Amino acid sequence: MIFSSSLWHFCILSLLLSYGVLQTSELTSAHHYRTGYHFQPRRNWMNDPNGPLIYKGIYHLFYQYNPRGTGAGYRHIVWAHSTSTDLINWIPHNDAIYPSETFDINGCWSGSVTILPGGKPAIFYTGVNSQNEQAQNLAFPRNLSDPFLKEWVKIPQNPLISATPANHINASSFRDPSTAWLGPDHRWRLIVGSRKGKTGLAILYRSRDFLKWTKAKHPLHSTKENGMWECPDFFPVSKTKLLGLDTSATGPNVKHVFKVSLDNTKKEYYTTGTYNVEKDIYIPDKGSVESDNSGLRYDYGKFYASKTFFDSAKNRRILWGWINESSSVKGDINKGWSGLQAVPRTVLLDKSGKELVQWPIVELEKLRTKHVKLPNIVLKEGSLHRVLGVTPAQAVVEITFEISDLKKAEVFDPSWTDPQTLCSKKGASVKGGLGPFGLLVLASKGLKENTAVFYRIFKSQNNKYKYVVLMCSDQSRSSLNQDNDMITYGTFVNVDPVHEKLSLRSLIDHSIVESFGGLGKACITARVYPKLTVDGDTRLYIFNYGNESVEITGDVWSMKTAKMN
Ligand code: DQQ
Repeated sequence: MIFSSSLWHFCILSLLLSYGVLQTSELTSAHHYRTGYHFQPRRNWMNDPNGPLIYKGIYHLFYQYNPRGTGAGYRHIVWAHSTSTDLINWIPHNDAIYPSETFDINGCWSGSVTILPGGKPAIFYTGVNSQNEQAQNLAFPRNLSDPFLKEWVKIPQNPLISATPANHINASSFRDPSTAWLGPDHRWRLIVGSRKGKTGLAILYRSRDFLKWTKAKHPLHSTKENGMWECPDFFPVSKTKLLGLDTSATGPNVKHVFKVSLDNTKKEYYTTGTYNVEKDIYIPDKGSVESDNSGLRYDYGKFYASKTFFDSAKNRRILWGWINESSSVKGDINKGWSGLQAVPRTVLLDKSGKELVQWPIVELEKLRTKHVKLPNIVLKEGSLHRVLGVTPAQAVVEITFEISDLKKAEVFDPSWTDPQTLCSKKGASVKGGLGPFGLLVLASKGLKENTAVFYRIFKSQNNKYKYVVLMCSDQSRSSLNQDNDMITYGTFVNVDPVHEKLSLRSLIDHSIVESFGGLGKACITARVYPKLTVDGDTRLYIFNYGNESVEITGDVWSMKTAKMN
């Protein structure tokens, strides 16, 4: 299969070259965009992370994969499979679940793993049948003594959970079963994403034996007006400890998080709230909503179809998320691949209890190599400081910014409710009071191309002691190739610049910039494809284009290349 797929890629490229659609220089650049430490298969299309788990000390990641090419190809999609001992270096295995039966012949779509008592893993996934109806199916490992769980057997009772006219579910909007959790009544529960008209639904099912599932009268949660809910994820977080919890955990020190991926906008939202175990419903906290501008997102850039799992070896909850390309279809064919996974992130409840904090898993530090300590310097207005001594195209930057005098902050206009629009209006080149200050990454000599990740601080109109912190990722100058989507992203960050330094951690990896602001309260991931740095001359700068000086401290590391599939 590997041979035929490489051969196919080679033939397509030769054709495109011979017709002049592609230049040889574009082939070089294709290689240039390949990442060094982000999860990706060797070739072709990848989308959602599926069923992450740990079994006998081995981490598993399944993912939606099109074995036939760089486009989505949902009719052929399989669960590809890789394993790792550290979540950073991965080895590939044969596809775990692929279309083979009447109930999944048109695609094996997303789903989750549940670890049953005794440790047996179970995959629940969506199968699409020849009528394009979606239903939920179950598979178990063939050999539980194999820590790599290489073979999976679909049970003969499939499909286990179907949409029928009697249960009023639309079979074309019924997918992505969650990890199941066990209630105090010893019954299993799981949710399936769906919609009724424009109302997004997390339909709840219960089972005593994991085989016979009954639909509950009420969904676990639903919201009007935001359409089809894909990949719902529901999990507990600790209010008191910096640890993750098993999916079935409940109790007085536990809150719940509900995440949904909105098919209409391809944005994800999460809410924090309470799981009422008796009534079997989830009630989001007041003000916690799944909607634009006031809703919380794991990531305000590219990040979709995410899924968490409980890592029982290290008592932590880990988040995986799919990062789509921003390149054109031609660009993807040229690269021979499309789609990445974000670096796995540890997820915890923030001490406010109102939002989550995310941080790249600690294992990423194993890849750190050359280290540069940033000098403790004051960046005067208009300054640009080049960081030397690391490999800027494959690096991690951790930096803090301190402003001792906040007087020059511009007044925040209350009509600026959309941070993304504000970041586009006030891009990195627009001079301000406090900020923009931050990083220029994947920059070319002369800065014709660069991606700017930065902060601005505003003061509130009515309360001169209150500040608004804006974090932006400005891709408008990221590439001279105008075929790419170069939209700017932004979010407000819940930090108080009077009492806290502003932190920024950016993972830079050839064509991805994954940035964590406010110690993980806000993340923005961008995909960029600079053209001018193909010769290897990529640069990294720290800048301050605001009117006030900013003091910086920090560290930068070159990153080794992970063993990737
Ligand atoms: N991707 C899968 C679906 C899911 C969508 C198909 C989300 O199961 O709803 O590849 O990206």
